[in-house]
Amino acid sequence: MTELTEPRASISAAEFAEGVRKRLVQRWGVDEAAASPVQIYQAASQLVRDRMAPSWKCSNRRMAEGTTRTVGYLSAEYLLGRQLPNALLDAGMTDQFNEAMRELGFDPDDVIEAEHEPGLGNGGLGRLAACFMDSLASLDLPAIGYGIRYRYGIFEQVFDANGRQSEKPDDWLSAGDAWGYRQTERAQRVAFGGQVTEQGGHRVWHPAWSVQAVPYDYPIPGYASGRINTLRLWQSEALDGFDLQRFNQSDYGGAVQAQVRANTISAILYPEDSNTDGKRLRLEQQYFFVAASLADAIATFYHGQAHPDLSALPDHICFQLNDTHPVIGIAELMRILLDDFGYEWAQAWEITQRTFNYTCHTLLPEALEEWPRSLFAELLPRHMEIIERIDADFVRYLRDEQVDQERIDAMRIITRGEDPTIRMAYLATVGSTKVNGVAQLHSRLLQEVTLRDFHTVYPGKFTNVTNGVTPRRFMRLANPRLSDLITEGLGTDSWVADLSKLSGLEPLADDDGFVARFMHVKDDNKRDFALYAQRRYGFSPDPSTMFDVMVKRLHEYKRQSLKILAVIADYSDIIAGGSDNHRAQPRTVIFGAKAAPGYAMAKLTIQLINNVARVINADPRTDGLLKVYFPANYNISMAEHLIPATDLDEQISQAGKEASGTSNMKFALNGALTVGTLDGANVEIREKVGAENFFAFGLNVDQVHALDAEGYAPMAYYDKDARLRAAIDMVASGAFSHGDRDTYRKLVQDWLKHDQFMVMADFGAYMDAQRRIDQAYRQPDQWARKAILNIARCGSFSSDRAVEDYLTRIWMPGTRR
Ligand code: OAK
Repeated sequence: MTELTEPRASISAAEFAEGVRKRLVQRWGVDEAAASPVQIYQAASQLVRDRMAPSWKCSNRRMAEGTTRTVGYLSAEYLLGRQLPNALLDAGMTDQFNEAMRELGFDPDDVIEAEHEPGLGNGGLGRLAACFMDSLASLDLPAIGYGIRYRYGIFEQVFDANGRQSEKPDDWLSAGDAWGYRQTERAQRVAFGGQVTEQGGHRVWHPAWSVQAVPYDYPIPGYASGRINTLRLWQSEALDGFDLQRFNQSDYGGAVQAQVRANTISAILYPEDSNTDGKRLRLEQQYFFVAASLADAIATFYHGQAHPDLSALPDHICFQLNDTHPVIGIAELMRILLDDFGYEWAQAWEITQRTFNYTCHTLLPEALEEWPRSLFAELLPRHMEIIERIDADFVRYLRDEQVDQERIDAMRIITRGEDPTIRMAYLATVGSTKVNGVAQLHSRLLQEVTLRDFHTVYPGKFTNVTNGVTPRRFMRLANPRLSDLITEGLGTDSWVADLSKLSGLEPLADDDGFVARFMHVKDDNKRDFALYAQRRYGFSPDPSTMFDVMVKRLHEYKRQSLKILAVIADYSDIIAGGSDNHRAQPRTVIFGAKAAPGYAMAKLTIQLINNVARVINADPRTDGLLKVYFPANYNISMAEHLIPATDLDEQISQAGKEASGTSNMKFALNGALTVGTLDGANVEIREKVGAENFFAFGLNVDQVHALDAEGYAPMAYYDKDARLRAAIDMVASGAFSHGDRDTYRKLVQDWLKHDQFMVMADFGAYMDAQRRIDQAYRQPDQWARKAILNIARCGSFSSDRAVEDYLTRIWMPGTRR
């Protein structure tokens, strides 16, 4: 289908098919007639992986031996998405693959879809890590990603008959791992617990138990760069897996006890998004992967050296801390330098600070991780001592700087009082060279609010790097039609590696032929999505309606409830037979969202959305006007189908709560218009695309603060606004709960009495924005023109640009590429 050129690969389709046949026989003893799509997928992946191997080896060697500082990305999450299509694109083998599959009697799409996407992340932070890995390799930068090879990734979401979410384990490895290479010889021992004693003037840690961290290496190919970086994910295993003695005494459980305990550490991704929870296991996970990664990095750059000069460590590698999950690395590097290599405190601290940088991804106070001191001391007693010393030194420094006592107490890494905690964001800030937020507004709020005192003390430490997304996966792969059109318009496909080139499309927004072709692309994508939705989920959205989409984690601050209340208000208007303008503009509203399993309010919102969809879709009065769908288990693969088909993207968080957002970038780059608050990166997107090409609404950050200060009373909005009253009354009346008035009582009470994220206050402005949107959509060529301008002006939201910013502002300041 695609006409785009790819980097040349010296393999023909016939050779590709032959390679697959060979692997089918070798691995399973089957030919293509007997093979399943999963086996074909496995064999094709193995072939692609094998062909990458020489370049991979070469990139690894260049990383270990080169003079360029390597980036060590430390992240508890990588939300990778399917690997095969991306690897084919980067290796220039897509066409050969497609032809080979047909020759073998398979639909290429079926083979691609046979891959169970590795969902080793919750949401934005994990997907950003995956985009950055792609960009680092594509920009030919030496980098290694470190994380955890969770046995079970982000849960599979299912809805029951009442529309409630339940969770099933994500058994992503059940059919085998086509991409990970087990590297037993690089395994590391990771220790926990025990005591610390004084021996000859040294502190000596005697851990109580240890596990083995075994790495699995995943190739991260660059687009057209020839570089293949490594994502090294650690799996936790017992050192002595099986206790034969206990087994022989018929203690079968006891025989595998150590194995079970060790395996638990990497068993499951915590399904928490922007939230902390104080699970001991989570702390074990964090220390597990960070300790293994630091030891691995030292082994890589000081291979076999008895007396390595670790003062040069930060010249070899700098670690980027992806939020607070890996921040224990600061204490671990100190421990290594002090205890394992005998460095003095001052020098160890200097090396450590130069080695780490910290990215904060939140503004929610509850998302700033804190560990109870008691738990921490029990699990990592030596690290506790080290953090105490860091804290004490920091307090001394603040005193020297004449900071007053109240402020010092507010800034301490370890809180005072009865149940002291360790504030990981503070440790990260003190122990890093640079601290960055992920959008301009977010970085400003970090400096002015969340980490204000730290910014006062260390103004030079803080910087911003606005997020970005990879154009390879989210444009070139997800949207081949649009990609072809862009390439045609620009006369080159070089935009895939340099997204700033999209600005060349700007004049084409006034070219009627190009605009018409763009509209065709969008229509075709909508039709494709309708077919996909029919096949996958059993619903069939009408492509002649506006596709109005809200996909993201379910969280109160993101305000899915604002969207669903607006939908209900429209529904109420339709059934009242109102002649409101919007009735002329048919819409299909599509939600996608997972709620953290323990987050009751989020789960109730999911139930409400599902039941609103049930009622509306069954009501013939809405035919041709309004339909609502909520396909379960939103993930990267669904995003790749849905985003290219979207007309309107909903980014409606309360201003000052969404750190950046990255789906907003993906939608704009795929020619959707945004309805959004002035929050996160929305602000920058609007600035770039122009206010006339973005539907902004609602309170800004200052207005939110002012309203808070004057005393927010949500009920007043209910009293004033008939549309809002109609919607809330409908929910309260049991219209979406088979007449039961109790089902959503908690939600209704919250809206009217509490409403932490000011849904009520923004409702009126949001409804008005939606009516402006209806008006605009009624002029399809004008709408398309705006969409083209969104694409043309959003080139800077490439993760390539973000990585370049990290390079010049954080990893290699002072250098220009
Ligand atoms: C997850 C756990 C703890 C703290 C933050 C997160 C997280 O996913 N944050 C999200 O990061 C994205 C990438 O920077 C941002 O685009 C989102 O706004 C932010 O919520």
